[in-house]
Amino acid sequence: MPFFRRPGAEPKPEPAQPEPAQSEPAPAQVQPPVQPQYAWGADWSAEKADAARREAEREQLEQGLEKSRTGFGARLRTAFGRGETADWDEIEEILITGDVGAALSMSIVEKARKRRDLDPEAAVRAELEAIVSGRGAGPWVPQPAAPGAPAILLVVGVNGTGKTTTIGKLAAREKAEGRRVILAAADTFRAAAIEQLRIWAERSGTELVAHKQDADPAAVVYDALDAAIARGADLLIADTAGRLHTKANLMDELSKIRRMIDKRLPGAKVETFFVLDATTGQNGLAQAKAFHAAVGLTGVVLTKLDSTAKGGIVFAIERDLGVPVRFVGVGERVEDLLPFDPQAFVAALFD
Ligand SMILES: Nc1nc2c(ncn2[C@@H]2O[C@H](COP(=O)(O)OP(=O)(O)O)[C@@H](O)[C@H]2O)c(=O)[nH]1
Ligand SMILES: [Mg+2]
Repeated sequence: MPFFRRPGAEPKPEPAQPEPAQSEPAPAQVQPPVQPQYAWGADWSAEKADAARREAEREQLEQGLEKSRTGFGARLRTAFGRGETADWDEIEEILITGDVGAALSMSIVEKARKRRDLDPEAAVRAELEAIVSGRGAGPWVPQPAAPGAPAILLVVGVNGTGKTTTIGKLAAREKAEGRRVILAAADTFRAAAIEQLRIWAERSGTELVAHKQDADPAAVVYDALDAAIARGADLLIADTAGRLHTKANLMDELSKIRRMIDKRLPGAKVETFFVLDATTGQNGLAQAKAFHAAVGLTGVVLTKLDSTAKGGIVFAIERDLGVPVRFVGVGERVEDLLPFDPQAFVAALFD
């Protein structure tokens, strides 16, 4: 197991068996039973494992958000730290600069300054938290698209935003959770895109279904779904092209993939994640809206948070797009994909 191992995937150690009654006294040099070793020590418990993982992910998120923490977050903290009364115009300006969006920033400030129960900083923080935690969802878990079928996830978005990389990271994560994952190379627009996914499949130890360049992407997904059903896979993730000759072509193709899935698996519940490059900010959000209108999105993966100080885009996505952020990308390594945890995110910005 190379890069990381999720505690949930670990076989639980057998409960200690009572020693059989010994008639002879045990020899003095008996070796203690070999205990599996984990990062958090041999003292295994699910709660400890979970806490250790959350702590590691919290640290990773803080590191990944370093630019936003020292930019957007630090500016807010400084503005609040200056005295009894907040300069609300400045707060609003900082929120807008952090890519929260003009209308949303204004409404956050308006609500926060009316609150009598909290000081200004806590009031803004509470408003931001409310935006991202309203949906009350826990971490994303792939659900079968139909009874007995794998979960199906289409990954869509503009070229270069990090779709293929995100799929590689997610495949590794789900594999480590103990799921059988199949990848479909349905970005057939460039041969290099298929090769890139092949490398990620090898790296993550997952299976790949690919056709040649320029093949029909819907046919690739159809074959991959066939394979996934035949092999009893838990999750099928399809990479898609981010660029075709026209935007209409692109949306048509995504719709065609959806129709093909429905043909193979009538009534299938398909997840569609939009990969949004955080460095493109409000522009990326506009692209997400176009995709949402055309194909219907069920989640957003916000990539390259490590490369921008404008982490405030998260709040704009949840509010303006109304689609939950499911994962955040904080680097190019396989372990640099974290489940989006609203409270942890706000805390990483402020604390
Ligand atoms: N810094 C950083 N780079 C990323 C992240 N996700 C993807 N990338 C990089 O973005 C570039 C484009 O990624 P790719 O997956 O090929 O994008 P695609 O065209 O949407 O499939 C690559 O150089 C990736 O390594 C991230 O979370 N952080
Ligand atoms: Mg790609």
